Amino acid sequence: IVIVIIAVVLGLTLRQNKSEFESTFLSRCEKFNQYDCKKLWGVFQQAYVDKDPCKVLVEAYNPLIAAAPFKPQCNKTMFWSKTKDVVHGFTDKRKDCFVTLEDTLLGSVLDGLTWCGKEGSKDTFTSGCPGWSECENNPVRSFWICASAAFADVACGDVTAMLNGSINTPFNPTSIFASVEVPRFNASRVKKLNVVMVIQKNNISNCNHSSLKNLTQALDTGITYSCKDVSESRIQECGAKPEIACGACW
Ligand code: N1C
Repeated sequence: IVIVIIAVVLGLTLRQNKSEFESTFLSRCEKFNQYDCKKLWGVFQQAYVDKDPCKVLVEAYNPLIAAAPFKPQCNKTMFWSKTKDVVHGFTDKRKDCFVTLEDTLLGSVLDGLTWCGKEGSKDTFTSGCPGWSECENNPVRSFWICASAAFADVACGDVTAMLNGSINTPFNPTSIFASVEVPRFNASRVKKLNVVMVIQKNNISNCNHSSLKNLTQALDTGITYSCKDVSESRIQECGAKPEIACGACW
């Protein structure tokens, strides 16, 4: 009996407990069905485990994107920059209107999470990881760049982007939207970019802001551009009233 108890205790301690991070990954993933989440977890880990957390290249996530590719959702793709809460406050209620990267399997699984590896270890860490701009090739930033690029690659028809009218530079060249997504919009797929400038009470920018000139210049020839100043309350109203047609929100 003593030997059995010792064996069981030893077995339990040696068996690596599933980390909280892995559990989050798997439970979020399982909501989507149709994917082998354990396999995706394995592919995901390959990108960063046992690596210096400042040496994870964007390409390291290519196998993960290939294992759970983004499906084109013409006329429904929603991009954003510095408007995450407003966007999701709206899209979470109006899935009939728009799809964001966070509504896809990979985007929803990793949204809000921090992770990294360490050389000589096969574990995933959630603290002590480099910050967003601490070093360029960190695991979290490289993931969002890789995923955003792939998401922008499949955008088609009319695409929408919500920008923030309460900041100095609504179209900021260092943002993922400006540096990764816009340059990927391809005129053979994307017909038009509709910018929704989110206007709050203390807005300092609007559709006339000079940074938007850079946006129009960065667009592939053949893609039409429009910008509309829309109050945050109007966006919320549209989120709350499913009877308002998507096309009539703004
Ligand atoms: O740098 P940003 O905005 O312009 O990036 C937003 C842009 C969106 O259009 C998304 O498609 O890039 C994509 N994207 C995400 O979907 C995403 N989800 C969570 C980029 N970043 C994302 N995050 C986290 O938000 C990420 O970890 C980083 O910290 C921010 C970037 O958001 P931003 O600067 O407001």
